Amino acid sequence: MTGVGAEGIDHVSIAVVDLDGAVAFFTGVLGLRQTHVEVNEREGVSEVMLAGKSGEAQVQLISPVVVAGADASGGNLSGVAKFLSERGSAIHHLALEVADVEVAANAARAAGVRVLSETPLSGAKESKIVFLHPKDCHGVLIELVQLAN
Ligand code: V0V
Ligand code: CO
Repeated sequence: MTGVGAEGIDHVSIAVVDLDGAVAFFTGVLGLRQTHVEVNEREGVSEVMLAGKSGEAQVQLISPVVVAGADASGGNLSGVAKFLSERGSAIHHLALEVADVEVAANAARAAGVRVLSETPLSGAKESKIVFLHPKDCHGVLIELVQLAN
C-alpha cells in the first residue's frame, strides 16, 4: 500500500440549498437513480445517494438540517450551512474508499495531513469515515470511507 491507500472514488458530494430540487434534477434531467436517503445528525446533514450503473462512483447530495441543541435563531447550524451561505450550492467533498480507515488516517497524519477527527465518525450506510483538511489536500475536502462489511 502506498500512503493512505485510496482504492477509488466512493462518492462526490455536492452541497445544495434546495435538496428536493437537486434530487429532481439529478434523477429527472441527468438520469441518475436515487439509492439511499439518510439524516446524519452529528454532521447536521440530510444526504441522498444517487448512482448510475451499479459499481460506479456515487453522487451524494447534502443539505443542512438543524441539529439538536440549535437555538431559535438557528445559531448552531452545521458546517455545511456555513459552506452554503459562503459559496452557494457547490461541490463540497470527494470521498475515497479505503480498506481500513484508522490505518489510512494514520498514514495521512504521517504525511503531515490534518485529519479532522481523532477517531472515525459514522458515515452513510454504517460506513466509518474521517475527513482530511482541504488546505492540506490542494483545496479539496477529502473524506476517507471504510464501507461496512
Ligand atoms: C471550508 N473550506 C473548504 C471547504 N469548507 N474548502 C474546500 N472544500 C470545503 N468543503 C475552506 C474555507 O473556505 C477556508 O478557506 C478554509 O477551508 C477553512 O475554513 P473555515 O471556515 O475556517 O473552517 P470551517 O469551520 O468552515 O470548517 C471547514 C472544515 C469543516 C472542512 C474543517 O467543514 C469540517 O470539519 N468538515 C468535515 C465534516 C463535514 O464536512 N461533514 C459534512 C459531510 P479560506 O477562506 O481560509 O481560504 S458528512 C458526509 O459526507 C457523510 C456523513 C457521508 O456519509 O458521506
Ligand atoms: Co460524504
